[in-house]
Amino acid sequence: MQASAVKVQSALQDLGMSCQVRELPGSTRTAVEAAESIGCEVAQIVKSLVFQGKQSGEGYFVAVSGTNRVHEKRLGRLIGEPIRKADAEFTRQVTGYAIGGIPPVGHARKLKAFVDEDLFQYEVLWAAAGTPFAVFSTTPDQLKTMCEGALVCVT
Ligand code: 5CA
Repeated sequence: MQASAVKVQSALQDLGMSCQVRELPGSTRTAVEAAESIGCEVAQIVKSLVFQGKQSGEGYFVAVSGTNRVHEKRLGRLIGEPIRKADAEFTRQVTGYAIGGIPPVGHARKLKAFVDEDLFQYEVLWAAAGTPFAVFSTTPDQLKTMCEGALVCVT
């Protein structure tokens, strides 16, 4: 298993989560590709997105259902400052992972986190595990716990 995927597996273990990281033969780089490789609905894929506060420069982690688009203005109002999508460099700095494999756990820096309430429609979710070929399955409650996220409507 690639080093980044091993790091995610360790982070899950440290939290006492039984989730198993799996490397797939097919790409899991995007939500659509991941759903195809796994054989699940795109909405069950957890997109791990990083936003940045326009005032504070703070990073915010948002776990979003694969079919949802974040309404940045509305989420900014919930957070308390306007936000923008973080660039690839900032995202790598604060999470410790490259875009396409950002996991919802084991970040380099502790980020204030939010979880898309639409993910709670599903019993099983799939999230990236550090690389564009690694994923793990989880539940909405586990996801919320592992990233210490607040439930929000992101749309
Ligand atoms: N491995 C899959 C899910 S299992 C995955 O990581 N999907 S994702 O949607 O969470 O990651 C891709 C996301 O990264 C895109 O939705 C997009 O929001 C973001 N992204 C892609 N390219 C860039 C970029 N250049 N700068 C900032 N964000 C980007």
